[in-house]
Amino acid sequence: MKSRAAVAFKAGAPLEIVEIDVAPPKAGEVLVRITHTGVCHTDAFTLSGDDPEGLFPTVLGHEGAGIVVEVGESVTSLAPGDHVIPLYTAECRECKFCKSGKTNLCQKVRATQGKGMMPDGTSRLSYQGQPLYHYMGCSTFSEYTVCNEISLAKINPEAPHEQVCLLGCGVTTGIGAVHNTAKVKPGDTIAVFGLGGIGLAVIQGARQAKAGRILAIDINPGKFEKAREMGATDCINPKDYQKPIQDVIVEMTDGGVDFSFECIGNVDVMRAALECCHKGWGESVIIGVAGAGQEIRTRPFQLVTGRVWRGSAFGGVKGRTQLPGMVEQAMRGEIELAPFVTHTMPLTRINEAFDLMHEGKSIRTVIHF
Ligand code: NAD
Ligand code: DAO
Ligand code: ZN
Ligand code: ZN
Repeated sequence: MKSRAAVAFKAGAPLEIVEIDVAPPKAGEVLVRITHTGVCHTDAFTLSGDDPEGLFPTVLGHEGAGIVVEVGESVTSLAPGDHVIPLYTAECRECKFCKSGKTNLCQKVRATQGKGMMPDGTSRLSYQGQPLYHYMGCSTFSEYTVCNEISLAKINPEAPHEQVCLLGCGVTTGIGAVHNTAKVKPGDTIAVFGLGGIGLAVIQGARQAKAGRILAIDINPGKFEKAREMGATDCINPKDYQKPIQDVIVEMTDGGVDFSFECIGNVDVMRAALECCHKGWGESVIIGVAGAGQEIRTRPFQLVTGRVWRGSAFGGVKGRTQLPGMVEQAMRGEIELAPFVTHTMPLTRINEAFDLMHEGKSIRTVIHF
């Protein structure tokens, strides 16, 4: 079938809105009509060419919501008409990882997903006869896409897609990192580095967890108003200080924070985030994705003296099991999604969404088809 899509033909170039071909779902696969998709920093990162796994030409997008159109052979958990959120972290419930009870990083389709292919090693997406790579098992910048059954969370059909699409990545990642990875407790002091969609979701999660002080750090002071509205108690611009920001935070917090979250993808900030943690117990969670080949550094004594470095992918959330409940929480107002949606626009204007992100003017732009 034909589908309108924003195609990334090469790194560093704007997306092109074209009509692509989408092949029917094979066994274990599902054809989905995407109704809405957010634009995440990770899409921009891959488009920039800095992503070591970036493949072109491709259909980007991984923060969507849609409706099942057709299911392939052997699909049992979904049927046409079901409302779904595509998952870039699948959940097969059978692999060693899924059964471990220790991680959300299902590996069932990891290898082929990383190669931009479906599990049989081929693509369902093409343009003028040439295959297009799938992206993160989602490719939500196409009106029609094919995902694995295990890469789709079935959600309440009453859920507003224009908001819950953000649970496909940004909001779940931030809130999940607070509850599942850090396990923030009432009264804890936290520091959040980077106040985009991920950082603001960390703030919302910290407020849910009844954190005490919530320090919000960004070099764009235009981000502070929304951070305060969402629960930040202190907003800090590192450019206002002559000394390293970790020293500033340690002084402000009587020795450091209980938890910090890096939500940028900058390895120097990752170091600051670790070193602003309290001696003996402070934990820093890396959420941001750094460019190809970059490495983190600190003095090992930082770890010897009790600070901990962790990472978090998709907030540690098991998508098929936990995401439907988070959609219900959003519908009850326990997760607030509206503040994240700063812009909405049709697919034809998707390049503006990337411009707004690069200019620091948006939190999330939601694209509708
Ligand atoms: P964003 O671009 O909307 O926000 C990043 C923020 O960081 C901006 O407000 C920017 O002003 C700020 N910033 C940049 N440099 C800074 C510095 N040196 N000091 C302080 N602040 C600085 O991005 P986003 O969509 O919120 O994504 C954030 C990061 O999280 C990206 O790296 C993205 O790839 C990653 N991510 C990770 C996961 C995961 O599962 N681990 C999921 C989604 C996104
Ligand atoms: O299982 O090896 C693996 C990788 C799982 C994907 C984790 C991705 C998390 C960071 C990417 C940003 C998501 C938009
Ligand atoms: Zn994302
Ligand atoms: Zn699995």
